[in-house]
Amino acid sequence: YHDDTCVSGRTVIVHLFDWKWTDIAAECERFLGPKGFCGVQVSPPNEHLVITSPHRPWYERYQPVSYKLESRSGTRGQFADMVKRCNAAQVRIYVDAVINHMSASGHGVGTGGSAYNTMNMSYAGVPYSALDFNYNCEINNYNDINQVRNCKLVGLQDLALSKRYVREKIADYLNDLISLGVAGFRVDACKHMWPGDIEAIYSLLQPLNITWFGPGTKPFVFNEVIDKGGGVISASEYTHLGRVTEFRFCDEVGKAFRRQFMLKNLRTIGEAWAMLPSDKALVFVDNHDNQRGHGGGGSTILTFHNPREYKMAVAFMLAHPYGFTRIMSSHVWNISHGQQDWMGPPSYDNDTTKTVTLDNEGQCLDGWVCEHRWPAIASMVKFRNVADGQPLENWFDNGFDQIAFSRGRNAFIAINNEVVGDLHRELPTGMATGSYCDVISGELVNGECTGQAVHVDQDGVALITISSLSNPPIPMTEEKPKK
Ligand code: LAG
Ligand code: CA
Repeated sequence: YHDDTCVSGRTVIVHLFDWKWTDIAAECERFLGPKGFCGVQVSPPNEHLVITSPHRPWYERYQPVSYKLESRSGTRGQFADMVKRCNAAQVRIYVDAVINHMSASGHGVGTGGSAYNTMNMSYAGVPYSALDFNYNCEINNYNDINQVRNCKLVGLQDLALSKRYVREKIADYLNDLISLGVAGFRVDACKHMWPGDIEAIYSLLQPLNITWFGPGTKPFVFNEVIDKGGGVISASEYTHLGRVTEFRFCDEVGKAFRRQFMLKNLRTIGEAWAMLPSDKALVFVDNHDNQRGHGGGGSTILTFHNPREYKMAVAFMLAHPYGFTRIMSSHVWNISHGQQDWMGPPSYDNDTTKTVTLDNEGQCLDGWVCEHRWPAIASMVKFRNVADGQPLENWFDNGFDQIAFSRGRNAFIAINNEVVGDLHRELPTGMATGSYCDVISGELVNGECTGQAVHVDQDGVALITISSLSNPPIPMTEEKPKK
C-alpha cells in the first residue's frame, strides 16, 4: 500500500474538497493532467446524512448511511465517468474512505434514498444492524486506547470491525471503487480503528483495475492518524498499512512561516524532528479539518486566509524532499460570521453544490478558493516532479528568514520571509550554465520568460533578488533552459 500508483513522473495530490464529480472530471482534463498532478483526493463518495441544523454543513459527509455511491458530489454514474476521464488524463483518483463509523443522530433517508435509524443502529442500504456495532460508549478519555478504538467518536455509531461481516461489507465497498478504477484511499479516523482490523480489511482488497494499472497493483493508501507526539496511540503503529498523515509537519511549517522560529531551521525538517520516515509520511500544510480548527487544528496552521505566508509554506513543502505531498483546495467561509466551523460548499438555492467557474486568468470564482490554481502553487507541482529523487543541496540561509536550496542539478528555490530585508545575493544554484525562467512570476512561452529570468554563470552561481515586499514572494528556477 506504499507505492503511490501515480503515472510515472507525477508526485503531488490535490484534495478537491467537496467538488462535484463532473467538475473534477473537467479539472483533470483542462488543468491537472496538463500541469503534471498525480491525482485528486475526493470527498467521501458514499451515501451520507443530510443535516439541516446547521444548514448542510460540510461534515455531513463524515456520517455514512450506506456505501451506495450517491452523495452531495454526484451520482454513481458521474463518479464512474470522472474516474475514467481522470485516468485518461493521467490523473488518479484517491477516495476518502469513512469506515470507522456510521451516523451520529437522526433517522430517515440518506442522500441515496436508503433508510436509516441511528438510535437503532439500522442502516438498510448496507445492511447493518445493532449486531454490527461496538458497545454504546462515548470516547471521553483519549488516554484509554480501548475507548478511543471501541467507543463512539463525537457520537458516531462505531462499527465492530472485528466482525467478519462488517469487514466484508467495507471491503465490498472499497472493491467496488477499485473496480471503477480508483487508485487508492485516504482512510479516515485510523486512530479509532485497531491496526489489526484495518489490516484484515485491506487483505480482502482486489488489485487495481487492469485497464489502467499493471496486474497485481495494490491501492496506494494513506492512513489518517492525528499524532503530534505524547499520545497513547502513535502514527508508527500504522506505517505497515501504507503512508500515514504527519500532522507535526503542519504545525512546524505553520510556525516557521508565521515567524515563530527562523526559517533557517527548516532545512532538516522530517525524521530529525521525530517525524515519520520520509517514505512513510503524507505531508500537507493544512487539510479540510485543521484549516477550520477541527481535527488537529490550532492557531499555528496556515491557510489561504494568509495567502503570502501560505504560498511560501506550500512552495517550501513542494521543494523539500520530505514525504509525499498533498495540496489543499478549499471553499471559503466567512470567519467573521462564525461560519468557519461548519459552512458547506458553495451552493445554489436548491442546496445543490455550485459548479466551479473560472475567471479569464484561470482563477476560481463563486466561493471556490482553488489554491491549487494559484500560479505560485501550480508551478511548484512541476518543480517537485523534476526534483523527484534528487538530494537537497546548495543550502543557503542568512542566519534568519532567507533560505535557498537546490534539488541536485534539476531545480533551485529561494525564499525570503524577512519582514524587512531584501534578498539580493549571488548564490550557488547547482544548475547548469544558462538562462532560466522563474516559474512563480511567469513561465516559458515561445522561448521567453513571461516573468523574471535568472542567469546561471559557468560556476553555477546566479544573482537572486527577492524583495521582502514582493507578493508572490518566491522567485525560483527550474530545469527549463530559456535558450
Ligand atoms: C475525521 N478524521 O479522522 C475527519 O477528517 C473529520 O472531518 C471527521 O469529523 C471525523 N474524523 C469523523 O469522520 C467531522 C467534523 C466533526 C463532525 C463529524 C461528523 O470534524 O465536527 O461532528 O465530521 O459529521 C459533528 C459535530 C459534532 C457532533 C457530531 C455528531 O461537529 O459536534 O457531535 O457531528 O452529531
Ligand atoms: Ca472505532
